[in-house]
Amino acid sequence: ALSYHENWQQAWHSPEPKKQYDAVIVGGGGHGLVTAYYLAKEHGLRNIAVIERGWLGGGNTGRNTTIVRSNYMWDQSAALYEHSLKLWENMTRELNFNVMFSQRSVLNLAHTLNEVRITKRRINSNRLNGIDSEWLEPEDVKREVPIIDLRGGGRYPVMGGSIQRRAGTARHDAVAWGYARACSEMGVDIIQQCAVEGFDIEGGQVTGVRTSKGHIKTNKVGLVVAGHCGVLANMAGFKLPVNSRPLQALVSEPVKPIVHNVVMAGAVHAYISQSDKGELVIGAGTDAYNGYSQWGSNPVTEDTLAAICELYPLFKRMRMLRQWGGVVDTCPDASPIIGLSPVKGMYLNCGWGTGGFKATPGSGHIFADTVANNRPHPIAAPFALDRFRTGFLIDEHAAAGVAH
Ligand code: FAD
Ligand code: PYC
Repeated sequence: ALSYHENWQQAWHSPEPKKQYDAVIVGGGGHGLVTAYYLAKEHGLRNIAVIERGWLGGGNTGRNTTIVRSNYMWDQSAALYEHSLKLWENMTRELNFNVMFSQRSVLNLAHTLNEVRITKRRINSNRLNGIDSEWLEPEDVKREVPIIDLRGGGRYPVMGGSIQRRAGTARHDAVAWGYARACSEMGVDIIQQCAVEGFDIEGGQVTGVRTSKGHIKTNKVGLVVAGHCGVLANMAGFKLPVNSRPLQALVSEPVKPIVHNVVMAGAVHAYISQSDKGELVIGAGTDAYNGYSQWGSNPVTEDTLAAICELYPLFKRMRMLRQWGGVVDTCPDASPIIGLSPVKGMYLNCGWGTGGFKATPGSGHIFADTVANNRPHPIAAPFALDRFRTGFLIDEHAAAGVAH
């Protein structure tokens, strides 16, 4: 099938950087690419560049476990994640690129009475915001996931759970490739293997970006670098309230279809789905310390696999094929930062922590509007950096679903 593949058309152009752009997006992950896409498509900016120090999607976009859902607790988050979920539902058609969005449903298990209570409260909140969310009794969980041991090996009894049926998974690389191709077709320059090393700032206004491929003049910069946002903010002379930590995942050898939904268990730091290739995709919690390794520590892997084996005894003899990590940028309230920065012309899209993949299209859409108009989009406004000064935090730890 790959005969003559060397003659395939390139999906996007890889030009050398120009001397000047109307806007530069730093970070060629999903959020950066979608931002460029909407800047070009809806705001008419075509002289723009996405600058990526590695390869497109090589950061958290290509390292995550691809769970997409919108069942967050607070109104501000519901608006953000549901906006995104609606864009997911049309993404393949919009890009003419199959992102394999599969609305196979996401279950969040409750293992303690406290979790039962907060899960039911969140379901009510979701429904008030028009988000589909249902409570499942243990026997309903068993019907959805027949291989689960409701006793959880005695340690992790399943006391019920929530289900969002419109939620699911997508092919993460395809998201990066699809948006990159669409950006390139609109004239956006996508520059890989080019690290941003500093900024020119005059009178509080950004005027340029210093990169490993030379100097670029610009008055608008979007920082969309996930786990490295603290490093880039430092280059620009300000600090962010963000911890950067490794978050890891692993996949098993492929087996026949056996897990039909995504099943998350935040309390035991283990969640699972099955890829179209048949591999079990298993995710863990973050390391307990800050770091930049794209790996994750062994005790975390061990704890997660122990929980998986207790909840799904059938998997005790499965062999694991690959393990990796990504550097996630978590804010104290487990919500992102989207908006203006202390430097004029520099905009922030970061702090997505363990859960930004699901927000990729919505985040880029509202961030492009913010960058183009130099004021927060209404959905972005509550997620301003300023909330850490005013105290209007949006605490989504319970909905984050991943221990951190
Ligand atoms: P990235 O894809 O990381 O892109 C940022 C880019 O910036 C990188 O490519 C990086 O190379 C580049 N960069 C950094 N520094 C520089 C520099 N100096 N110059 C130029 N470029 C630079 N979220 C979910 O919603 N669902 C999940 O199931 C889920 N599972 C996860 C599992 C794991 C193991 C991990 C690690 C994360 C998971 N997440 C999940 C979180 C999600 O992956 C991220 O929040 C999201 O992908 C962030 O996208 P991004 O485009 O902002 O960042
Ligand atoms: O945000 O849904 C999520 C998630 C699941 C695994 C990692 N993040």
